[in-house]
Amino acid sequence: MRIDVVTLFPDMIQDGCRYGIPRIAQEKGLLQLGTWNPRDYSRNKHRNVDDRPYGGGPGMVMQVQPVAEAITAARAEGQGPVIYLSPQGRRLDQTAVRRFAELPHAILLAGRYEGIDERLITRHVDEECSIGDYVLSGGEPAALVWIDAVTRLLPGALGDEESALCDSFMDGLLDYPHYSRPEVVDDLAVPAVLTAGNHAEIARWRLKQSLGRTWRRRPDLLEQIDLNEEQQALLAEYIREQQTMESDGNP
Ligand code: 4HQ
Repeated sequence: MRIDVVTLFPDMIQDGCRYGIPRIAQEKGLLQLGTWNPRDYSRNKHRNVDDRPYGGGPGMVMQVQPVAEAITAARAEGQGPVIYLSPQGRRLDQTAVRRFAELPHAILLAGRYEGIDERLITRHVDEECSIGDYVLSGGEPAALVWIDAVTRLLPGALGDEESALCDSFMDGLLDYPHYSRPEVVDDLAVPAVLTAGNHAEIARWRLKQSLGRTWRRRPDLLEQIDLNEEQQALLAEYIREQQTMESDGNP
């Protein structure tokens, strides 16, 4: 996959992709990363790329011409959609991440200031994408989130140690609890089922924990999936056990 990012801070993108999976994916040739700085396309002697908003108000707006020319330059690198990172976009979730990971090319547009001139969106943007309902000071951290989530799904990017098949969200559920050595920390022991070596029981326990945690913490996620018979039974078991613990006065 090739990803081109239009940004006033190309080093933020390049540096952010020098770690973890995005780095490995680049080293393996699975990810090609390019950056395009609208400032390089400014025709102003001060290399300005922003101007005051029509109608007044605080802050500045990124101008059409330098951003449009940076996008045009990036377009020559592939056939992918132009995706503007903004809180007005459709929320990025794992379903969208899987869809993006199938693209051979994407152009990410990271805005600064109050954002970009709306006519850039009308004429040059194919899709708006939000990483969550909060306000960043620029689109670059959002672009890094997008790149990280998408890159780790590229075939061959993850070792089998960190396989995407076992992910939280793989089946729309939250992750189960993880433990490593030592077996006891202060007064906290690893759940016995994990040290007993019965792999069917371990899989059953983990699925039950995933279901239970999703039910407790993110009931909205449970509404989006259809539980099979086994999953329904495990969740019922979790809920029953937890009610027992409540009446015991245990946490
Ligand atoms: N911004 N998800 C404002 C975001 C954001 C988000 C990016 C701040 C665009 C102009 N981007 N700039 N949330 O908060 O993607």
